[in-house]
Amino acid sequence: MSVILRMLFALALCLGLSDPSAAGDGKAIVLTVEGNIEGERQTFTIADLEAMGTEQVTTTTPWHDGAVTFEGVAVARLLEHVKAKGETAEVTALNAYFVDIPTEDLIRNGAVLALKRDGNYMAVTDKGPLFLIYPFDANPALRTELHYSRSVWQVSSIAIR
Ligand SMILES: Nc1nc2c(c(=O)[nH]1)N[C@H]1C(S)=C(S)[C@@H](COP(=O)(O)O)O[C@H]1N2
Ligand SMILES: [Mo]
Repeated sequence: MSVILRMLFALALCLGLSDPSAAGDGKAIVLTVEGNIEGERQTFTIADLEAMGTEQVTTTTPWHDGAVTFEGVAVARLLEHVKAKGETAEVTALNAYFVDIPTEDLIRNGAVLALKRDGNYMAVTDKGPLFLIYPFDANPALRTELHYSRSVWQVSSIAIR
């Protein structure tokens, strides 16, 4: 590899482009799920979440210019994985923002715990590493303050009650 290519590659890594290190070394725990689930408390790295299978959602949001494509784990899939038995998910962010969301709403409306936007892992300064989003463009009923308030960025933990 030429020196120039090496330098570009190193620069891309620094910028966190398509690199799990944007969320630490890929082995860092980015999510804790607790409460009424199997084992009471489970932790996840970005790699753990990706191993569950991801899907893509392309939509406009109040926070981005134009349509963006998110990739992440369907919350329905995550709830299944942890064997959640509860009606409410209390979703908490790194900035201590939290909101109670009925699990039924997350499942029915196809909420996704996004780990990439437009192909790149999201830095904390870019509302990452995890951003709970809904497919807003798919359903006008989602484009209200209620679902915007449920769109938690910098998600760090979820408590099932
Ligand atoms: N991490 C985090 N996510 C959050 C919030 C927050 O304070 N922190 N506010 C929520 C609320 S109440 C709404 S209405 C929208 C607000 O987005 P805005 O601050 O860009 O208007 O984001 C939601 N997601
Ligand atoms: Mo809000």
